[in-house]
Amino acid sequence: MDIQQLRNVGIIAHGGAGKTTLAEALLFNAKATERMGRVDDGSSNFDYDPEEIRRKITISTSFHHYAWNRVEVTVADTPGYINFEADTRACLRMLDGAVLVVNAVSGVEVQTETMWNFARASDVPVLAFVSKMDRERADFEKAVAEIGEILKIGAVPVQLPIGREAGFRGVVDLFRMKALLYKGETGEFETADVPKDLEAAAAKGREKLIEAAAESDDALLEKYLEGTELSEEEIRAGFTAGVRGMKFLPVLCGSALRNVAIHPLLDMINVALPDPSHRKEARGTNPKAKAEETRAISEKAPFSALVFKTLVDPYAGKLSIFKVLSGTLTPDMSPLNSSKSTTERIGQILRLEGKKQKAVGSASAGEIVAVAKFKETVTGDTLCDSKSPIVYPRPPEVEPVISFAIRPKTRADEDKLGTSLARMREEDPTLQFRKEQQTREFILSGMGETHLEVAVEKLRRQFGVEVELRTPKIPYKETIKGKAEAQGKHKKQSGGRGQYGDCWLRLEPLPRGKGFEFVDAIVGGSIPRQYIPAVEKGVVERMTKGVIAGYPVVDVRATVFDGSFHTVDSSEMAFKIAGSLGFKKAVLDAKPILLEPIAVMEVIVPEENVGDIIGDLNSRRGRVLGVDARGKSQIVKTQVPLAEVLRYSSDLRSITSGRGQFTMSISHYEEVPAMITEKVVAEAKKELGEETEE
Ligand SMILES: Nc1nc2c(ncn2[C@@H]2O[C@H](COP(=O)(O)OP(=O)(O)OP(=O)(O)O)[C@@H](O)[C@H]2O)c(=O)[nH]1
Ligand SMILES: [Mg+2]
Repeated sequence: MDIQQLRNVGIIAHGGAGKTTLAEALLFNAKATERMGRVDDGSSNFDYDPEEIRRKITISTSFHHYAWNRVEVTVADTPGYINFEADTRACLRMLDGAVLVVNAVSGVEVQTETMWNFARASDVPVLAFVSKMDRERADFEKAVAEIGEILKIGAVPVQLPIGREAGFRGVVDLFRMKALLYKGETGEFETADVPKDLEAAAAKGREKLIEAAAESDDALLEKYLEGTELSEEEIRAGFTAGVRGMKFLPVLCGSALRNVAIHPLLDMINVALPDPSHRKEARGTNPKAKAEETRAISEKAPFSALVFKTLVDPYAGKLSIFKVLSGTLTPDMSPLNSSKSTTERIGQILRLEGKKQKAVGSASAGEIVAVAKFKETVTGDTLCDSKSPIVYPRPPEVEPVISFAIRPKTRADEDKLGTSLARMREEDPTLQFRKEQQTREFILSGMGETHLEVAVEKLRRQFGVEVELRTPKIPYKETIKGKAEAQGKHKKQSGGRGQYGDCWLRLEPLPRGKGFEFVDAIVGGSIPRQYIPAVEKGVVERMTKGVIAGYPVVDVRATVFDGSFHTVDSSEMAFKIAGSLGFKKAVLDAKPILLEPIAVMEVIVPEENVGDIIGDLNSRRGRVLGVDARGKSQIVKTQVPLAEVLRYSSDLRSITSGRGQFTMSISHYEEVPAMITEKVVAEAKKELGEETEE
């Protein structure tokens, strides 16, 4: 396949803007499907996962193939919701162009901007498509204005809409200066003259288009400024160069659901978005020479590919999705996995068609394909010709945003939990799982509440593991505010050999986050050298259960400065007990306090909700650090105790009617106010009581 005839196009947007519906419309109009799949009745070729069907949202990127005017296009329908944006980002890095869908009613939204920034960061040229033009209050001009203002790039319409809202029936093509009028939802259209009432606007629009095209090339610009008329060919060439150079954002419009004005987008993808060779080369390292190496994005170079996504089906097995960056892969090859120094077998090369796959004879540079049942290859690995090894950089790791506790329903569920989650992590690296030592809970972390709910649902459906999602226990800690000294003395005389250990300890607070320090200040041998480590051990063990509510004690310096011993009865064990006793006594006198984790959050909300959000954060003991504008939204930066925001997702949803989003991470520990300490202590006592009953 000629690389210039390939396109890899991502459909990106804010959640619910109409990406999947548009992707379906592209397939249908290119005759890759016989009926147009629909999100609303669960018949989409892209949203095929049971959770996607149930929730009517895209959770994971899916791929499909179509051919249009002899160009072979792989279209990637990506998720828009922030919970799943890491997947969009990971896939976008491997694509060569994108269609940024803008909802004609709500205009540029928070994730519109995020996705645009992802595309720019990955050097992916973009076309904007203002969709849902058939909806009430659809406003093309407003959407164009917002693209310019918020995305900070010249927005250049290449079409004008004909008819409004339910009467939307086509577009004026500003290249050809013709009207395309659609007949119902068949996708068929007739070409007509520009309607009288749009003539002036069309002339103005065309002028702007020509200007943008001219500006992409110095020679053209000179000609244009001199007043020489540019030929149609020059305009188109300048326009394409401008799109590929991301000098401006061309704007099309249509209705995906009503199948109006989809053909012009199919054409524009072919003409304006680049083929995979626009990236020229892929950079990696030679694993032997450890030196940087490149591969031309060409079938002439040795084979290399990067696995950027994995799908795991508990029955059908694993499907590794990769992009061939150079050379050609055939089924009989056994490529090297250069990230792991192992060899993999191919079997079949699969082209992705929604949830189905179709075997193909080979895959060459620029193609996105999949192979089933690789033994060791995971997302991020490089596959290559063993004679020309290269390793491409792995995508950056994503930090999880929230954590919940999961409680297995039965012993059998608990046994299967670890392995099932490990398999799920192959597909979704944003999912993290660990056992919290302090609270002894299983903690599942991810990108948001919906993400974790989806994961739990998948655990049940695909792996037969039932768990309950609960707000996690807060990992409180304890420390001291004052200094104190105390004696720990352990003495026992009962028949035979006795036990004798005696030490004096001084405790002092350390700065937050410093942990623990042990100082040996014994002079004159009041405690023999060999027993000092035992004293420290006793202290360290006692520190795991604080005196206030049994949480670990941190940020303390313990100094042993005196003591005594017995030549016969002293032992390591006796000094360990003495250390433990001394520590407990000293802590009680050193003004012990409770510490709680503080989260830093960025809450992104529409302007009109800022007041409510700040009020709400204040009532949660939050400190607002600042408010910044971002597009039409505001970012409220805040620090708030984790205990107050364990279920913030649902609270934010109700305050903002689902339009808010946030990120969160733990930044540090702070003292818990006295009143709240009482509550925490009471809870801890109750729980300790429960545990002893068990
Ligand atoms: N009227 C109208 N509705 C549309 C159009 N496109 C999409 N919709 C509806 O908008 C809703 C969301 O559409 P999707 O295609 O799932 O949006 P999406 O961007 O893929 O959503 P996520 O993948 O979840 O981010 C569905 O109910 C669609 O039927 C359109 O052109 N016109
Ligand atoms: Mg979708």
